[in-house]
Amino acid sequence: MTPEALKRVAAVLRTAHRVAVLTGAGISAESGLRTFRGGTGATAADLPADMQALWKEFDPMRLATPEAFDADPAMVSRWYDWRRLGCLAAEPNAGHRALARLERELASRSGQLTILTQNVDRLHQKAGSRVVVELHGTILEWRCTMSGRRTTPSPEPMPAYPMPSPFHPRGVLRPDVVWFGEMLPEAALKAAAEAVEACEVFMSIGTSAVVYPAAGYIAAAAARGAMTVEVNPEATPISSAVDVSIRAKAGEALPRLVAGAFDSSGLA
Ligand code: BV8
Repeated sequence: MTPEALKRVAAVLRTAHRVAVLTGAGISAESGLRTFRGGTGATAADLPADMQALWKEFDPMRLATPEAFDADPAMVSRWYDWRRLGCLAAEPNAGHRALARLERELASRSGQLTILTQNVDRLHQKAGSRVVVELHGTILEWRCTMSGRRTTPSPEPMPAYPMPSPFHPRGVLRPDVVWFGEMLPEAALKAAAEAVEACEVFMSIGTSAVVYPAAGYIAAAAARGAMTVEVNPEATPISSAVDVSIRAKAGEALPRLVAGAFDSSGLA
């Protein structure tokens, strides 16, 4: 994380009108939530004993599918309910809070920050961000497999897996997330396209940039002439293509970027 890279991005943020940010599991790692591929965040040892085997034995990529749910709704519901309770217990970290401040600073200058998140934990909203597009839905709401009606389960373990639906005698509840092979919500796709079209700066934060269509947004923004920035402690397939690659944790880089842009003292 070189001072020059931070200064360069801070200078652009200071005068930007429209900023778009794509976030992934990495921005929630410092809140103790596991990532999909990096294994950072909570370790398997944090899992309840009967879940440890599940996490070790199953690849989240295989569990986050309609096929896995259809094959074993009890096991997949149990895994998602365990993640849901983890998300409810998690607190936003300095990275989430820095983006919430960036939204306020831009809005005070009649600009706009749009967060396009792949995360389902709602930690951006818990940190105070208001313009958040949930590309992959949310784990905090579940919906009936028969009627599609949504409900927000209470903040304790579900009494049964799968949980019978309160809306339909033959329905059960599934998490209101987008699984692999499922279409993203129409409204989310539309909002994402608008943000990519309008932004002067596009930042990819805490994502391995391998899941589509989300991973394609940064190239689309670059093709329009937006400045592209990545914040990730590890290299990803887009690291060599972005204008500025900040090899750091979100919780370290983002507060410094936002302070550098808007504090009179400049970069800390
Ligand atoms: C779809 C929700 C139509 C559930 C998830 C081309 C176009 C369109 C689709 C496809 C395509 N090619 C392939 C496809 C199909 C598929 C896809 O992209 N597959 C990939 C694997 C190749 N896409 C789909 O199915 C999408 N649907 O397009 O419908 C269609 C369908 C089929 C075929 C064609 C078209 C739906 C995708 C959504 C799937 N649902 N999750 C749940 O949460 O359980 S995806 C899942 O992966 C999570 O949402 C997660 O967010 C997402 C991406 O992972 P990341 O967030 O990036 O997390 P990861 O662990 O990978 O990386 C973390 C990063 O953070 C690391 O780089 C690490 O270094 C970094 N990090 C760690 N600590 C920190 C940090 N960074 C900063 N600070 C730190 N402290």
